[in-house]
Amino acid sequence: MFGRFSRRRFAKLAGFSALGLASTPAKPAGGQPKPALDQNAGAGFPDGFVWGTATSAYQIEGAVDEDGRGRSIWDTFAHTPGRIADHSNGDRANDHYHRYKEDVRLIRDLGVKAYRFSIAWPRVFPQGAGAPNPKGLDFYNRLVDELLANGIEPYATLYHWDLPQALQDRVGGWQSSATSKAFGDYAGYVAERLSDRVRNFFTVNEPGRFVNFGYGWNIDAPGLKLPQAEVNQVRHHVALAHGLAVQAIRAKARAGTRVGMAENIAACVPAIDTPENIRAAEIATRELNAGFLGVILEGKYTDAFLAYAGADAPKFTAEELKIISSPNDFVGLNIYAPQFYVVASDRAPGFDVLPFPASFPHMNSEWLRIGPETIYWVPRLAAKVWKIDTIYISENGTSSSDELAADGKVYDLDRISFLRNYLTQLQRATAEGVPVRGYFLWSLMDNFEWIFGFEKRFGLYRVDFDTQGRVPKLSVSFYRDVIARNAIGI
Ligand code: IFM
Repeated sequence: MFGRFSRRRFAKLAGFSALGLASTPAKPAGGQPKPALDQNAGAGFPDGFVWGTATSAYQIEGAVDEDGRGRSIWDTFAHTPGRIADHSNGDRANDHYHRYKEDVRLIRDLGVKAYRFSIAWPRVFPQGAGAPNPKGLDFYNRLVDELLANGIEPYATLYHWDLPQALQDRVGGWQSSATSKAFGDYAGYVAERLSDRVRNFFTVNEPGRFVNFGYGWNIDAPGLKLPQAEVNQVRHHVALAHGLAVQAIRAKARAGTRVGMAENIAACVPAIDTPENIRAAEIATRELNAGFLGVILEGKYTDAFLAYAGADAPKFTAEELKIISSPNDFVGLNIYAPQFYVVASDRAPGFDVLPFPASFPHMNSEWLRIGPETIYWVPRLAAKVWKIDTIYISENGTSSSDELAADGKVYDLDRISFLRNYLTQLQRATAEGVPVRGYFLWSLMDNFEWIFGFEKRFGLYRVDFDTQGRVPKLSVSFYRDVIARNAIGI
C-alpha cells in the first residue's frame, strides 16, 4: 500500500483533510481583537500561560499484549504488510508502559508544567464496551500519580486513533453510532475514576485526519475507502461521540472538570493581509471546518456544507445536534502547516483557495509546509468565527533528520528555527488578546509516526529504538528557556 502512496500525495491530501464549504461575522471585516489586559510587555506570554508537551498511547506505550489490553485497529493495520514505510509497528514503540517513570523525569527536566497524553481505549475496555479491564486503568492511575508527584498537570486525551478492533469488527467502528455510544460510556467510566486528579480531558484527537485518512482514503487504520456519504456519516458519528463524552464527563466527573476536543483544524490563512482577504479567511475557516468543529460549536451544519454535500450529507436528528453541541470548556487546535491560503472572491461563499507552488518550503516531513503565521491566524480566526474564549494549541512541532553529531549530541537547528518562528507568531496572537491559554509541543520524544513508522522523528528527546536510550536534543534547551522566561526572543 505504502508503495502506491507517495509522500507528495500524502502532503497534498493532508491539505484536504476537512470537508465543507458561509460565515458568522461577529465583528467588522478585518477587525483587530482587543489586547488582553494581562498581556506582558515585549515578547512575553500572558501570566499563567500553560506550557506543555504531548504524546499518544499507541505511539509510545508498546506492551500491546500486557495486562489484558485488547487489540486496536492500529495493531491490525501496522501488522498488515505494506502499510508502514519502515515495516515497523507499535508493539514495543518507546516501551513507555514500562518506562513511564523515567519519561516523567524527562518531562520534568524540560520545565513544562503540563503533559498531554492519551488513554488507550482497548486497555480500559478490551472489547470496546462491556466488561472493563481494571489493570488497564491502573496504568493511567500510576502515570497520573507520577506526573502529579513531579508537579506536572495531566491533560488526558480519550481517543487518539486506537479504536478497539472489537468495535471495528462488531459494528464497523465509526461507521456505527453504537461506537459513539460506547465512546461516551468509556469517557464517563474514565472520568469518574481519574477526575479527582485529572482536571482536563480532550475527547477525540484530529477527526480531520483519522476520518478521511482511515475511512475515506485507505491510508490510515482501518484502511477503508468508503463512498463520500459514508465518510460524512463517520464524521457525524465522531462528532456525536464527542458530544456524548462531554455529557458523560459532566455527569460522572468531579465538579470543575474541563472538557474539549483537539482538532487539526483546516488551517486557513489570508494569502495577503487585506481586510477583504481576512474576511475571506474567516469564511473559509467556518466552511472548511463545518463538518466537525462547526457542528460542535454552532449546533448545526452550515447551509453551504449541506448544499455542497448534497445527497452525500450526513443523516442526523435534531436531538443529535443538541448532544453534539453540548458546551465545551475549551477548544484544542493542532496547528502545523498552512493548508489553505485564501483570497476574497465575489463567488459564494466568498473565498478562493490559491494553489501552492512546487517550491513552497517544507520541513523534514513533506506535508509540513512552513508557515509560522498559521499559528497567529488560525486561533485568531477561530476565536472570532465561533466566539471561543479558551483555546489550547494542543499540538505543534516538527520532525527533523536529527542526526547524532560526532559528540553524540543532536543539534536540531531546523526544529529550533521552526519553533522560534511559530512561537513568535503565537506570542503576537496572545499579545493581541487572542485567547490562547496554552501550548503543547509535539512531541516529548521520538515515537511511532503512524504510516511513516520510526522514520520521522518529532521528539524533543531523541530515542534509540534499539536500546531505548533517550537523549535531549538542543531543542530541549531552547524550549526550557522559553518556558523559564515565559517569552520568546529577548
Ligand atoms: O504524530 C502525529 C500525532 O499523532 C497527530 N498529530 C500530528 C502528529 C505529527 O504527524
